Amino acid sequence: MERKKKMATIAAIILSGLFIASAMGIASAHFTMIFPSDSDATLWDVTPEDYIAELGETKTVYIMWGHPYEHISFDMASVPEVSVRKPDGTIEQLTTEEITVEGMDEEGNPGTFVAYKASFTVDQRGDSIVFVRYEDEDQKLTDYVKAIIHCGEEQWVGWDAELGQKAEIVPFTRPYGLEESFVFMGTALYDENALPDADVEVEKYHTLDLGKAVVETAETMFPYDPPMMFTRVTKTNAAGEFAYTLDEPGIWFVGAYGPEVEGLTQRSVFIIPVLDAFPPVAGAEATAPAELEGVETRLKALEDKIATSAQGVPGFSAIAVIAGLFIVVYLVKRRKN
Ligand SMILES: [Cu+2]
Repeated sequence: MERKKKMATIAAIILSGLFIASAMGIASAHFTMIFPSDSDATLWDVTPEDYIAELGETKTVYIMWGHPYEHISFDMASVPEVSVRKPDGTIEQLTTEEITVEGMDEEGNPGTFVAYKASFTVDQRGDSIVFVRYEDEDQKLTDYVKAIIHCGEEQWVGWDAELGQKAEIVPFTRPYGLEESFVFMGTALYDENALPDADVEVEKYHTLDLGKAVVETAETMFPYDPPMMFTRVTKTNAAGEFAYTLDEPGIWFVGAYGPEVEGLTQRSVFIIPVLDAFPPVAGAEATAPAELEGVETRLKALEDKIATSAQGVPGFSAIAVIAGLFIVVYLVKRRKN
């Protein structure tokens, strides 16, 4: 009896421990985020258009640390180095300013977090590459991040430049003018050489409300492993190349994990703004009927498919006949009884 009680207590402790672990363990990957914005107030409402600039415009970029998918923030533990490569190849180191941003912590509580911002003038048409180096002892990571600020009609110059970062992603796919469901391809480099067989994590940013909702849905639908839906994983091939389909509009983070140096994993990150499908469906009101129409068409196609496959499978009618015979035999037997 005494022993049973003891076992029950141990089981209760283990169970509560598991419960706490699962409540706190819902976590995806940390990313260094580069969000261009007009003001602190609008910085979380970042859209693909924020990565577009007009000539002469002053762009302010916010450098933040957190889980973009769940909209979870962490303090930045060190000062990030922020630079910009202009379309003509000149590199300018930017002055960073420490700020605090409103956000949500790991436990879901609102709070303020240490972040940084930096500004530069877009004085050339073409693509300016904002690049950041950030070290986080806690997460044992050094991030080398790139985001493109594009300026000017058909001035598609600079987006594929190799900067010579310690860890770097060089894109094959021009990282603007992309729509949802486009494939992003690139090469992951380390020390300017191909990084083979490396994990590449892919994650989309959500605003606070959307993040909460989508996390809740994932926890309900995939209770055995919700983060498998937050952080998608692919790998680089022998030449350091990788590809991934960015299936939703929004801001995407792609990070390739390189080797560890003095206890810190060297990771390259590329940020990709993805637009809504183009051309758009005519008017928001048209969305629902159009979607329904789509479902109807798919249903019809499915029905047709089932009908043809039923005819196409030679054994199918035989099985139907046998099943029918069984039912007849069953009914006859039942009647006899
Ligand atoms: Cu994380």
